[in-house]
Amino acid sequence: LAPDQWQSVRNGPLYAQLFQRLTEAMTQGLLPPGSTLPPEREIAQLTALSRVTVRRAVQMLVRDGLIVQKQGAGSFVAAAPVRLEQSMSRLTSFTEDMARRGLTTTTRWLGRGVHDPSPDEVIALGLRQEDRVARLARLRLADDRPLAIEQATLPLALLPDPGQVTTSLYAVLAEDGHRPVRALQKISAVNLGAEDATLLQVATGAAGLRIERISYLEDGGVAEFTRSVYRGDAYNFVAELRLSQ
Ligand code: 16G
Repeated sequence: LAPDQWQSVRNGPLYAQLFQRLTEAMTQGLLPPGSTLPPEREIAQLTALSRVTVRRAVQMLVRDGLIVQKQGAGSFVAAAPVRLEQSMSRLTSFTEDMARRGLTTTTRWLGRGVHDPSPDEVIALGLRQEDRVARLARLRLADDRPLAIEQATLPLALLPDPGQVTTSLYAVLAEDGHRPVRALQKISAVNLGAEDATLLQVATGAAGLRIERISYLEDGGVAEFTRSVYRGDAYNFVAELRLSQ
């Protein structure tokens, strides 16, 4: 915990930096699930920070369920939250996936509006340069646990009023007879930058999964181009494989 070993956290208030450093220690296995968190006074000595600062950082860990405090016994690193098993062979929406597990989806809007498409959106959606697009950027949470940051782009013809989407994009598309029926999805590994890590409540540099989905309508037209970053510690993606004949 010595300050000279704080590689990735140099910005923001000291308690937030300590919070990040402690979550990092957990993801790096320095503080494994079930282990005891050193007492506040010890952390204060190790880090040369005040007790008040240490207490605030510990309170943030408790709030996020990363630390469990037991009366008289101290503070413990919580067991790692269970990973969600996510099928790679069914075309479902985030809201449907969570409802199936009995979890409630909430959304923190990061942006929602009509824009000129970027060159990669023009290509992915097969647009003409003069076409406009609807863009939805959201932090997606299940039972208040942040799981993914998603930016969906759709041809404006499919979603003329992006403000219509309050919870589920696919539900709005289905109402208008535009439910996607097929999709191509690409997954790659990333280390989360500071901004994404903060939204997903993990340490900067933690593992994430970048997922790109292009989904198609029954008539073959493109429905959406969505770029997402998922928490790397929250998912197992599962696909059924068959021997090809
Ligand atoms: C999933 C899709 C995303 C789609 C969203 C719709 C992945 C990687 N992404 O999160 O492309 O836009 O569902 O969810 O699976 P909604 O209907 O709950 O808004």
